[in-house]
Amino acid sequence: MAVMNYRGEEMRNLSVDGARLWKSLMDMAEIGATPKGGSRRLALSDSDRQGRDLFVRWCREAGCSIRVDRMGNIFARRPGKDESRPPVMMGSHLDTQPSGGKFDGVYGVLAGLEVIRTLNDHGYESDSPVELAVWTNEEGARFAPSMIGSGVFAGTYSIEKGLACADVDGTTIGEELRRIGYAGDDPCGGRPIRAFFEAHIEQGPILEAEGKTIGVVTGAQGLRWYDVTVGGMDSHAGTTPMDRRRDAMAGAARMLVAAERIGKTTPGAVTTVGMLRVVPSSRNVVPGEVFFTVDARHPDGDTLAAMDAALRGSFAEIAQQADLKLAIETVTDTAPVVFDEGCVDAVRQAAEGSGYPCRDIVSGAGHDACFINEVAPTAMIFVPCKDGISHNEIESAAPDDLTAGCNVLLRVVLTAAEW
Ligand code: HGY
Ligand code: MN
Ligand code: MN
Repeated sequence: MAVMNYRGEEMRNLSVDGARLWKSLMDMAEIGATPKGGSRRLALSDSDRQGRDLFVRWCREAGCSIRVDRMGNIFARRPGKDESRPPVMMGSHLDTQPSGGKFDGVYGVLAGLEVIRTLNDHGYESDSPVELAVWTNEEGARFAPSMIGSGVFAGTYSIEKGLACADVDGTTIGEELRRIGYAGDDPCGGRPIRAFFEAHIEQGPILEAEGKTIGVVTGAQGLRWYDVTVGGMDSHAGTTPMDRRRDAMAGAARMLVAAERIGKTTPGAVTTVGMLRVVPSSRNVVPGEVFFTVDARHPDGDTLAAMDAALRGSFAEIAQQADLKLAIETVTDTAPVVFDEGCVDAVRQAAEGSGYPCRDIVSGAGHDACFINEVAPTAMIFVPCKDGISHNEIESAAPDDLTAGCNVLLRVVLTAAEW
């Protein structure tokens, strides 16, 4: 079906302004810029607030109205001919890892802004309203679990749980939302969304290695996050014989090796220990307590469950042999996701119709789209990133690829807005 603007131009033959998109990305990257060229905008920090404020200003300049819900999720709305229709939504996140890159999350947000700016340039009024979302705390680097803003919106987590999430200093999401001025009044979720599309860098090596410009994301692998505490006994490093120690560090070290072994010996799996804290952390005290995290992922739910059993069994055996206490808390447990066939097909047709080399792909990373998929027909659009590197200051993507992904986003939004 042709999608014509007031000048009779077929909207889907138009292109976004790639230079304007790139400039927005670089302007946003100046907020929380790190020495090696990355970004540090931890969720609800002052730099996250600055990024949010810049986003809100740009959206208002583009004629959008702004709403903020109780989880601090921001929604910029471009009106449609029929305001009673559920909106077609785009979006992603502005928060970053502590030493993150300039494109993870930000690309999906600013590609959505570029789509809105392009619709404005061509005076195109869609039947359905179009909304652009910024989801709170996608990364989970400061507050766990990750994707908490979209998770509450989708009803996976309660608003009480969401607002009570605390960082290592005990500061909660609720307190920080109030401090930075993003404690909105709108209920979080519970309203119809016609379709949700998230553009994102792949954060892996496949598209680049195969020379593909667009990843048609059919789903995402499952993931589980664990908080593990190993309890031993503080004792003197010089006077405590080796056979009389309850060394929490030595026990935790064997558990870390076991976690890596499970990742390496389970085809298609990944396991990561990303955080480690030692108490009392003194060079001449045998550690009495060690805290560490495990991130375990697999595309198949049953295999992920088997990995869970293997991790728990290995850790328990190590603790028992070394006379150590063990506590394992599951912080996140999200099953593998399959996106909406109609939305995935719209992405594939938009990519093929635009002449971009594309392939189906399952996301190795978690995304807000994984939760929004619970409450709205959802799909994602991937573009390559250099050497597949992400969650690293050197994260990089080619302007032409970013423009191509944004053109696909424009075309699927135009299609869905007429559904
Ligand atoms: O952890 C993830 O997969 C995402 O980058 N938050
Ligand atoms: Mn992301
Ligand atoms: Mn990320």
